Amino acid sequence: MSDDNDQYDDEEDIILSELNNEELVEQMHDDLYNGLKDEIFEGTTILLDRGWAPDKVLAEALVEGMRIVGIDFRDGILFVPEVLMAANAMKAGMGILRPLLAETGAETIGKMVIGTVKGDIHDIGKNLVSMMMEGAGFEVIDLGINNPVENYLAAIEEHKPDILGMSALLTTTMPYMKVVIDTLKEQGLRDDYIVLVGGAPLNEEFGDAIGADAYCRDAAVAVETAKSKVAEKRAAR
Ligand code: B1M
Repeated sequence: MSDDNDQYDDEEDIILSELNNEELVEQMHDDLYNGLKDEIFEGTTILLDRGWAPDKVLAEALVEGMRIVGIDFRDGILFVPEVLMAANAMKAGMGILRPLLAETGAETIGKMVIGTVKGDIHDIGKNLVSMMMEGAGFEVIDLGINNPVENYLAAIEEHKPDILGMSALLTTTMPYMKVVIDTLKEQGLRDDYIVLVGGAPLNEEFGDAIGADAYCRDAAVAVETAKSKVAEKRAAR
């Protein structure tokens, strides 16, 4: 076997528990990028066992790793299947951290209610947005597909999110977003929420026309927009 292959074998046999913290965090960024769920589960457990606070593991190992994934997705280096795998790996780490974070009362970056609008059953893009938002540290309440305005109203009343997100993939269902926004206006609730919309047939002009706060071209843009809008809103308070 050549030296090159020996080196490759060595790389395959990385034992996470033998890495120091810095190496382990870097390895976890690579493992997230490669969608390695078991390794992320193990890495998260090791850092917690070494006394890292859950919010530190979240920020430095997971969120930072997903930030890199988000950039490469935005730049067309990674595609939907890879991002879904990364997001899935992220979920393995989040599954361990979520209850611990709830115990410590660590503040999330923000909260979002999201759903695909009435008449529309497309959910792949919405799920990707949800996962990327969770990866960025947001709490996400996902209402699923085919949501009438009543579902959105009930969810915002129950969860008091910062953001209401809507997804539509059909030219016939995208106008329903305006129905939801108009209902919020009628009920005097519009200014209480940041409304973000997305989906393949939409564009910025449409987002403006229906009175959304922003149109998000993809999941990475949704995360960046959500972060900046929530920060603006908190600063204004
Ligand atoms: Co449908 N479908 N489909 N479909 N489907 C489209 C959308 C279509 C463009 C295909 C075509 O004809 N070329 C077309 C719409 C045409 C139009 O309206 N002008 C179409 C049609 C016509 C239909 C049916 C009517 C077909 C029929 O039954 N005759 C039917 C409708 C059912 C219904 O909803 N009532 C239908 C059904 C289906 C399937 C069930 C088979 C399946 C959906 C499976 C599922 O979602 N679980 C399906 C699929 C897969 C597609 C295509 C091929 C792919 C959509 C997708 O998942 N893209 C699609 C063609 C296409 O878009 N190329 C098509 C990948 C996904 C990651 O991208 O959803 O754009 P996307 O999400 C992006 C961004 O848009 C953004 O971020 C995401 C990630 O980067 N984003 C948001 C999305 N939502 C956001 C929300 C946000 C922020 C950003 O909130 C803050």
